[in-house]
Amino acid sequence: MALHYHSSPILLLQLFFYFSVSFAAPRSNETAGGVRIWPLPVSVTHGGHHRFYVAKDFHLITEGSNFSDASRILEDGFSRLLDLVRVAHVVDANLSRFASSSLLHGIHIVVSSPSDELQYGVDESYRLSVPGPAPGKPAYAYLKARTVYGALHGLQTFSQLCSFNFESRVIEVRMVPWNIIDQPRFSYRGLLIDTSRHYQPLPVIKKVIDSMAYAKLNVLHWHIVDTQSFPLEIPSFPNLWFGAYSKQERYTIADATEIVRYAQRRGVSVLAEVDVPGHALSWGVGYPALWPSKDCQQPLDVSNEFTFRVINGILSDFSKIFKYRFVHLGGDEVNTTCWTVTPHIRNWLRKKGMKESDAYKYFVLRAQKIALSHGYELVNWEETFNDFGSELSRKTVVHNWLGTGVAQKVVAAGLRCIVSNQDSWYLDHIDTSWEQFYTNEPLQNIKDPRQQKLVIGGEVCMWGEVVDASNIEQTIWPRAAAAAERLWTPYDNLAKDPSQVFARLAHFRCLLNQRGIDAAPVSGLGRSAPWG
Ligand code: CP6
Repeated sequence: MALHYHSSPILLLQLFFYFSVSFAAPRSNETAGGVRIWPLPVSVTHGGHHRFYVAKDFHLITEGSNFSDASRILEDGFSRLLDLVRVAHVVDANLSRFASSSLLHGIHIVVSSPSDELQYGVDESYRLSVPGPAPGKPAYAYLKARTVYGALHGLQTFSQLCSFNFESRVIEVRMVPWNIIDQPRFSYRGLLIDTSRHYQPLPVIKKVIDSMAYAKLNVLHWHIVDTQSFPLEIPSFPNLWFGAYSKQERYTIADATEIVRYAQRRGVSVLAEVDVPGHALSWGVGYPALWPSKDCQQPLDVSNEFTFRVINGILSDFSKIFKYRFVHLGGDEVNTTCWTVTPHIRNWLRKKGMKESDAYKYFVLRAQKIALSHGYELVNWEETFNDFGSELSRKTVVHNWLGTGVAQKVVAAGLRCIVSNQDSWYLDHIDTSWEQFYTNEPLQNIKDPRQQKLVIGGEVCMWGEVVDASNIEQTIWPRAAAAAERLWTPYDNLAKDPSQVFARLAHFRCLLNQRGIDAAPVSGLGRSAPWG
């Protein structure tokens, strides 16, 4: 019976116990039903033929928790769980025809940490069990977590254990008892959205956050501004959002605050980015002094003190909204031609005795110091490491994108790394298959455990040139889910051959569709029926 992914003495005991009390079912495999949880937990055991029906008054118990839930984050998470499990069909059965002992009456959640602070490295572990049938006392699922964020992951997993039974017309949990032990492999599991190339309305961003939570992704990397537009309000420099596409296509400070709040309540942190000095042309619409000249408009003018006052203003305003430990300072794809052809900058370079490459380094390091002064640790795109890695602040996380093998060099230099190699994890590359997303291994060729720890995770990137509100969901999903499992599930539990997880991924994708997320088919080839 029990599907067993991970060996520990406790689990072996549990395994023994279940063999002794329930039917022996054939060992489940991925294609024949069985465990259909995405992403796969650290360890899962389950029973054979016993099932529970989800009671009409299925309710939440939090007795024994140190967590007071003053902000109702857990209660709201539970109420979303009910919406999710009831979303697919009309539940019309009269449950009174079932014995009370066949009903699952609720879920008992025990959270030991009183804090609801969401921060990098927060404990996301949980244990979830659904008991076997025990006549005489009402059955409850049991979910135990250190933090409310672990509990939210446990609720997501529980939602995937529930399914609609077409005979009895109720929601059921099959194959009880369940025992699940789970925690993420990496602390940073990101998705980039880009609101500069296309404006994304607030409800679209919220739906992206909802869908991230379904796949246990936990960082929304918000590439807010770039060359094409500057949609965010910055109180310190109120002309900056003159660079928006239109007056309607903007975010107020209240909007940004709402996005952070909405994400936090779903266990998702927001990593805000200002990509300097290269991807910042739109800043000059409101403040033309930021351009080298009217006809050579980027990178930002490195010779002008005003440039750094603006960056300081932006990061000062950010620090009131974006409470994640890190801010992303970009630093990629800097073409310094405008600095060398613009007379006042050329003179400034000569006076300082700098080459263009020195000025690029000067700019990035000065932006880092400003961010550090506002209490942030830093993320920069990998060119900064490739060009002057040894001079970056030790509080830098290097964000890989150009190719594989970079993480290896970054961690060998003792810096932290986020993996987003464009050949595997760029969602805007619509030709990259879900199998390529699945098989991209962040720790490839990194053997030293201390160096492995420096890879804090990975991120899939949904650059905005090719997506707006009309197609962002189906471009993100289902491929982002393939990466989400790579980032969540222990290496040894991952399928070496992605074809083994096809059916389970296809099931997760259908679940996204049922929940109103426009995930595309897992492959473009259509489905083969089981009898075909
Ligand atoms: N915008 C910014 C982009 C990209 C990067 N930075 C990008 C580059 C190449 C590809 C896709 C996206 N659009 N600011 C690189 C990190 Cl193929």
